[in-house]
Amino acid sequence: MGAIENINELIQLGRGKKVCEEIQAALEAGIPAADILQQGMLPAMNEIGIKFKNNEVFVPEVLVAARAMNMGMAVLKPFMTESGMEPAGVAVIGTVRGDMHDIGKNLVKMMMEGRGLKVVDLGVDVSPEKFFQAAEENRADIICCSALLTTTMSEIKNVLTYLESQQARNRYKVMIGGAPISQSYCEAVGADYYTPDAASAADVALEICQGLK
Ligand code: B12
Repeated sequence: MGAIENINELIQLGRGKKVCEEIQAALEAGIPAADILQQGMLPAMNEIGIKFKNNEVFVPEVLVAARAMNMGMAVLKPFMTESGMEPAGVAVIGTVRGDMHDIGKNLVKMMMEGRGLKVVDLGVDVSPEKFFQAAEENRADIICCSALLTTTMSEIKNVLTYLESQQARNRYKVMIGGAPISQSYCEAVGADYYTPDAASAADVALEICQGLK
């Protein structure tokens, strides 16, 4: 089995320590960090998602796989981000209230940092008030909301409504994403930008901070 397939399988098995060792070995063998992520790690979470849907695995298995994924991402992080530069801009990011999924959000954060942005991570289960407060305190350019559940997508609308109630809606660009989110949903709730993946999220964020959007 190749190194990338091996990492995929170990993530699905939730073997976090081993995942970190194998990622380290793959990096030392010259495999690019982006290939490890895109060809090994992301498909692993996708496959776990399909198995979960088909009742082949259950929440505990998904949880250990997610933990292994996050541990592996921490090993990759130094290889995907640049450092020592003035931040190109500031984003606050969080998973919306009621939602505990953080892998996608962590990836968006990592990619944005890789493009030179300062990213303030508010974690999961973030209320509209907290998004607003953090954006004000950090003089953010962008507020990024991640939602993974159809039942929590509506929290994005609540964030936008709260910003309006504080007369702050036009101070920030609001970017949204997560598996159930789409461009049409973005337009329907009046958010500024939707992107389907972390790499394009980082591109758009950089363009916003450069005044190109
Ligand atoms: C891992 C996982 C979990 C883990 C989460 C652990 C963690 N630390 O994140 C655990 C076990 C805790 C979990 C719990 C639950 N889960 Co869950 N989970 C998943 C799973 C398998 C993978 C999600 C994931 O990490 N994907 C990988 C990442 C990289 O992808 P992503 O999040 O989509 O992010 C990418 C893009 O969307 C985008 N993006 C993400 N955020 C943002 C933000 C911005 C601003 C932008 C621009 C882009 C962007 O960029 C990312 C990278 O490219 C999905 C299945 C799936 N295929 O999505 C189900 C899934 C999301 N879960 C589901 C369900 C039902 C649940 C539970 C309700 C189960 C239960 N009965 O308890 C609970 C809810 C808990 C809660 N309140 O949040 C359903 C949701 C169904 C629905 N229609 O709402 C799914 C779709 C599974 C299914 N097919 O049934 N889950």
